Amino acid sequence: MITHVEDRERLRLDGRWRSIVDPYQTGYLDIYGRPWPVGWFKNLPLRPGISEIDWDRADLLDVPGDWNSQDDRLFFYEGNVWYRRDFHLSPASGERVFLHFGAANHETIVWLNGEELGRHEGGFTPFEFEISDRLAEDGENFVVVKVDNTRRREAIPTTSTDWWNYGGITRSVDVVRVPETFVHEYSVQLSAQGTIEGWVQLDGPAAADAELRVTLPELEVVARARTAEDGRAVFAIDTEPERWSPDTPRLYDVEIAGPHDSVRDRIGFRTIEVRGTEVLLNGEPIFLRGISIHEEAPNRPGRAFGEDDARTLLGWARDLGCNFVRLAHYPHDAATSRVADEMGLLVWAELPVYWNIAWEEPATLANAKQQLGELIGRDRNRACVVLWSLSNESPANDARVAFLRELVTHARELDGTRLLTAALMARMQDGQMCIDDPIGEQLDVMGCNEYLGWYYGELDQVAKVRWTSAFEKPLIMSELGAGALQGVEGDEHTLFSEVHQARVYEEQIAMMEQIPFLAGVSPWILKDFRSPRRPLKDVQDYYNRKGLVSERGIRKRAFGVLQRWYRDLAERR
Ligand code: GCB
Repeated sequence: MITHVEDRERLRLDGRWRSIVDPYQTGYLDIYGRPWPVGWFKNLPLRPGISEIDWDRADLLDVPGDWNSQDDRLFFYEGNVWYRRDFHLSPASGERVFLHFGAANHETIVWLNGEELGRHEGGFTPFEFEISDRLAEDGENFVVVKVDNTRRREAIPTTSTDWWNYGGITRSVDVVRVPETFVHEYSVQLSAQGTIEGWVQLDGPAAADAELRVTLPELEVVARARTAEDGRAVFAIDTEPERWSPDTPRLYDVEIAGPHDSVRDRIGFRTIEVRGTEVLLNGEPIFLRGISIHEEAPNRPGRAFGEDDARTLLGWARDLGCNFVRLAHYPHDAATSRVADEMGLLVWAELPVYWNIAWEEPATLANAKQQLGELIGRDRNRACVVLWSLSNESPANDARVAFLRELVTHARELDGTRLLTAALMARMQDGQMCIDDPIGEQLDVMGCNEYLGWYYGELDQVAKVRWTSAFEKPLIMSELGAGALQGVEGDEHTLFSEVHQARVYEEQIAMMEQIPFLAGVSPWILKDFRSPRRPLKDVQDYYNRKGLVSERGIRKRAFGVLQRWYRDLAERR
C-alpha cells in the first residue's frame, strides 16, 4: 500500500457516481449462481437479458458516503450495490498509476474498462490496485465497483454487532500517479533510545542500490542511505526532536526522497511504554482521559469521513477534557489520526474482531491479519496512535485465545513499537470485579468494558465495588455508561433520563478513583449512534443512546460530570 497517498499527484474520484441497487446480484451471477463473463461491469448498451440496464440513466450516489443515509429505500439495506464512474487519463511512459480506495464496506470487486482488477474484503481499511497497464489508450476509462455489505458469520466483523452496517464506498477514491520507481512505503519513528529511526521501501525497476535522503528541515538534519537488492533501506538520525505529546503536539516536516520522487509528511516523535501498572509517554506516567467514538457524522446522518468530521468529533472530545480517544470498533478514516496528531489526542485504534467471530476459520484469521496489516501500514507514522486493540468483548474460550495469540504475534512483527490491548470483560467474584481473561497475559495494557449501574449492579452500590487483576499491568476502562434520551430529565430512577445517566457516571467515577492500576478511561460513548439492535420506540428509535451528546450534538448532563472529573484529573495527575 502506498504510504501517504494524500501527498501524491492524484485525481480525486469523489463526487457523484452512477449506482444500481442489485439485491439478487443480477448483474453478476447467472440464474444458476455462476459469475457472468459479461456482467454489468462491461458497461454494455441496453439489451434484453443480462444487460437490461442503462448505466447512463442510473441513480446517483455520493462517494465518499454510505448508501443507507442517502436514499430512504436503502436505510436497512444489506446487499449489493454497483457503482460506476468515468475518468480521463491516458497511459504515459515512465509513470505508474494506482487506483486507491480509502474504504468500502464490506466486500468489493473492482473492474477497470470491463476487466477485473481485484477484490477486497474488510470495510474499514484502504486497498489499491495498480492500473498502469490497464488504462485506455484514448484516456477514456470507466471504473465499475460492486460493493456487498451482506453480513457473514466468517467475516470480520461477524453477523452481530451494535452499530449500523453502513454499505458503500465510504471513503475517498483516488487515482494516484507516481514515477516508475517511487517511494512506496516508509516508517519514521522515535526509537526507545531517543533517535529517529526508520526504513524506506522503493518500488520499481531502479529500486535496488538507490540513494535515499530523509530530511527534517526544522532540525537541519539529513540521513542518507542506500537501498539493498530488495529496494529497502534503513536509517537512523541522531538528533533531539521536541517530543510530541497532548500538551505539545509538535509535528515536523519530513521529506523522503528517492532518486526519482519525494514525499512530504508531518510526523511527531514520542515514546510509549509500560512500567508496572503505568503507561509512560516520553518516559513520564500519563493518565488517559478518554472517550470512545463511533465513526458517525457529527452534523448529518451516516458514516463520518474526511477532515471536517474528524475535527468536529475530536473537537468535542477536546472540550470534554480528553487527551485520549478510543476509535471504536474498527479503523476510522486516515484523516482522523492525522487530525488527532495535530490536536494532540492519543489514539486507541481497533480491529473489528468483535464479540463472537468464527475463531476456527483459517480464512477469518487470515482476514483479521490482513486488516491489521492494512491499518498498521496506513497509520504507522502517526505519533498519536499508541495502542492497537485486537478485539472487543470476545469470549475467553480456547479457540479465541489461540486466534488472538496469532494476532498478537502478527502485530508485534508488523510494529514492535506500540502497545497492544483488547477490550476484555471482568467477572464478579467474591463481591469484587476480577480481570483474569487468559489473553491478558499477551497484552501490554488491559482494556475492560463494564456496565455497573446499567446492565448489572445496583446503582447506589457501584462506588463500593473493588477491582482485582491477575496481571500486573495497566488497565484502561474502555467502556462504561448508561442510556439517556437527550432532553428527558427525570430523576435518578428514571431509565433513559439524563439524571440517571449522570448518576451512573458519578458512581463510576467514585469507583474508578479507587482502582490502583487504572491508567485510563474511555467511557461509552461520545455521541448517540445508529444501531439496529436498539428499536425501543420513542426512546432509542434505532439509536444507541449512551452518547454524552445527542445525535445532533446537544450535550447531556453526563457530559458535564465527566468534564469536571477530567478537569480535576488534569490538575491532579
Ligand atoms: C458493549 C459493546 C459496545 C456496545 C455497548 C452497549 O459492551 O462493546 O459495542 O455498543 O456495549 O451499548 O451495550
